[in-house]
Amino acid sequence: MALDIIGIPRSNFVRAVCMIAREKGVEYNLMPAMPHSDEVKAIHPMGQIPVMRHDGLELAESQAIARYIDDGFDGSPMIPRDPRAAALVNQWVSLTASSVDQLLMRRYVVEYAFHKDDDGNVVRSEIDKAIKRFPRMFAVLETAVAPGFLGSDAFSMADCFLVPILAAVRNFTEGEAALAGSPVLTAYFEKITARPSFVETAP
Ligand SMILES: N[C@@H](CCC(=O)N[C@@H](CS)C(=O)NCC(=O)O)C(=O)O
Repeated sequence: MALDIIGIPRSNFVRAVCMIAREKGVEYNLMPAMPHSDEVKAIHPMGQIPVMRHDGLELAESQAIARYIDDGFDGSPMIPRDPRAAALVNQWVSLTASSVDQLLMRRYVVEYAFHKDDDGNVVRSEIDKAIKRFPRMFAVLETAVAPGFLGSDAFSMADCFLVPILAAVRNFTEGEAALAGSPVLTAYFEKITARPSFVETAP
């Protein structure tokens, strides 16, 4: 039975779950749909993407979808079996999908890409507010990837949530500079973005 992932490929959360499916070797159909479209609202109460359909199951929320794909199919586990290692990966999935996403995607990338003033210009004051918080955020990430992967010495679900965010941030000047100024994070980014699961999910 086909697994449908519904949402647009440039969404960091959609890309995260697509990467996880590819890492597991799970075939899926990516069905393009915007947030708040009828198809999405039928599954997600707030109209957010991604949503998923598989064998009669309709599911919202990227972390729930990611864990369903991880637990429900063969392939390498995306969360370590050891409970302590798993706890740290879960911690970083949660932090990435909340605090990291909020600052780097919602307050920065989305602000640049979608929020314009009445004259069609970006709202510089909002971008500047976000940038002020970059040094602390990038310092946290620089330390978090020091074991080789995000909060771990092995590739995991947490990396699939983080790297699409870094890739989007790097498209804008201050984000590119912040990443370039973080050597450990840059090396990590280059390593993960070379994986087929990242390359093949390019928007
Ligand atoms: N908690 C949700 C967040 C997903 C999310 O923020 N998706 C964005 C696109 S990347 C969206 O649908 N934005 C529209 C909105 O929040 O109204 C999840 O993890 O799936």
